[in-house]
Amino acid sequence: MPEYTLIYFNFKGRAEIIRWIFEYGDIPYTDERIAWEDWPEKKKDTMGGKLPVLMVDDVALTQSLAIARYVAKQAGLVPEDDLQAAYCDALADTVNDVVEEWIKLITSGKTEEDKMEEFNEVLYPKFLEPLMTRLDNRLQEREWFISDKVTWGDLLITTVMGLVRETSASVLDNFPALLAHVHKVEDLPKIKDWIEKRPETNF
Ligand SMILES: N[C@@H](CCC(=O)N[C@@H](CS)C(=O)NCC(=O)O)C(=O)O
Repeated sequence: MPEYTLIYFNFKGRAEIIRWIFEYGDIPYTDERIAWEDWPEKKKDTMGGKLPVLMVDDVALTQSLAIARYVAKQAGLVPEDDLQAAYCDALADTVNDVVEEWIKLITSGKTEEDKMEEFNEVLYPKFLEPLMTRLDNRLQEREWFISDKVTWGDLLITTVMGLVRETSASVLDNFPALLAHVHKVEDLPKIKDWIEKRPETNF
């Protein structure tokens, strides 16, 4: 097995899904967290100048979703059926569209109060609520989101909903099937262990 080093900042952000996949698959990896103040220097030597980067031995792989998909294959979390695997990719891109909007808001430099107002008035009604409604509707009829067993799509939904819960604790209560799904994934033994032992970070 190659030696894996996942390089990111000390927050969940775009790397948490990759960490969950490594943990779920019990795949050894180094979780390297760069301090924000060290980043300008490290950025110069980082392929593409952005994180996360996954070092696979001495090969650098960029783009969080490509990395997640690659590790998910090693962890047995990509459906064998090609159409289901594509459905998983489509879910990831759909969720990512919303995450992009969210990151724009988080890094906007606005005050916490203005960010919360924009979350409630724009991000939630325009982007999150439609997504959460779609997820909730589908999960009312299914045990797992894509196939008849857990996939990286289920883990991704749960990591993003964890961020929703941290931003606005009660929002998920409006989507009971989605909330139950989040609890089910968080209770998977390897995921539960990781949530207990991971570093405390804000987002
Ligand atoms: N599409 C890329 C986006 C990567 C990205 O924007 N990373 C941010 C952190 S979430 C970053 O490296 N910011 C620091 C910088 O741009 O200098 C991915 O999904 O990996």
